[in-house]
Amino acid sequence: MKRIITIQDISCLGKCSLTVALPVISAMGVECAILPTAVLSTHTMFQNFTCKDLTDQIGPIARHWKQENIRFDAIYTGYLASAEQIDDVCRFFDQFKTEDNFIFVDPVMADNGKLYAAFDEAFPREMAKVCAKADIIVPNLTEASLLTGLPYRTDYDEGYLKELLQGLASLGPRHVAVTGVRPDEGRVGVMAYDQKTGETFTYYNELLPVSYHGTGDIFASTCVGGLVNGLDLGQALTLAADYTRRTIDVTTHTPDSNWYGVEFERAIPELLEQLKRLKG
Ligand code: PXL
Repeated sequence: MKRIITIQDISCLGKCSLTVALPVISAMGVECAILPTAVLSTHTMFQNFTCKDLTDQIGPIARHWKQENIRFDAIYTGYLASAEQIDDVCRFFDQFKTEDNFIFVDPVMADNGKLYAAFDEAFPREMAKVCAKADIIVPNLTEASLLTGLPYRTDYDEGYLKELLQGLASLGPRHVAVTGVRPDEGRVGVMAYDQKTGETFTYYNELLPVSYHGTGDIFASTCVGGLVNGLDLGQALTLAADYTRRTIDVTTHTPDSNWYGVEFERAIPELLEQLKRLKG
């Protein structure tokens, strides 16, 4: 069985990070090993959340796995808890990157033009170091602007998006994919660029007039799960965009849904059907 290691936090309640990555990746038929960056009572959209930083565990866990000769088909990072653990995560990449696997970074730190509560303005520079070592990064528009130093815009044209993609590519990764792109008023999706071939890829769905927390984690987990299943990047991005949209749609049709996350569990059967179709 293929194996992904995902490095991100445990938000004990909140339907994001590891409580999304584990079920989605497992459902896609891939073993999901975890390296928790912190334990929080909830995600940081709640008031008064608790947080225990686990930076001091990264090195010892990595050392043990090295002794056990553990290998991974993909290394996938999400929410990192502090600037202090950036070097440890980069060292983990150096220890576990091989010729046969890839590094997939979701530079989780901001949305809607604003950094998340736990991060200060110096953090994006640290996250750029993690992105520099990646093969694929999947920032949203806010994260892309913070990583490149370009202004955050809600009103933009294709020229701005291309500048963002070029700026991200200059950090280092071969593949960059910006999420939450709205090419017009009615659609939302992803725009990707491969700096080796110079090709761009876009995929858009109808925009739903709501937004939920944790959908970026669903997108990233699905995308990396698709890649490890053998899909090409365009297929994996399509699968991830369609599943993310479906989880939002299902949630808006559930009368007792929670404000803090989507009902992704209900849409897992459709995800697996589409995965099967794409795998052929
Ligand atoms: O969904 C991204 C995410 C992950 N983990 C924690 C968060 C957030 C976004 O706010 O707070 C702890």
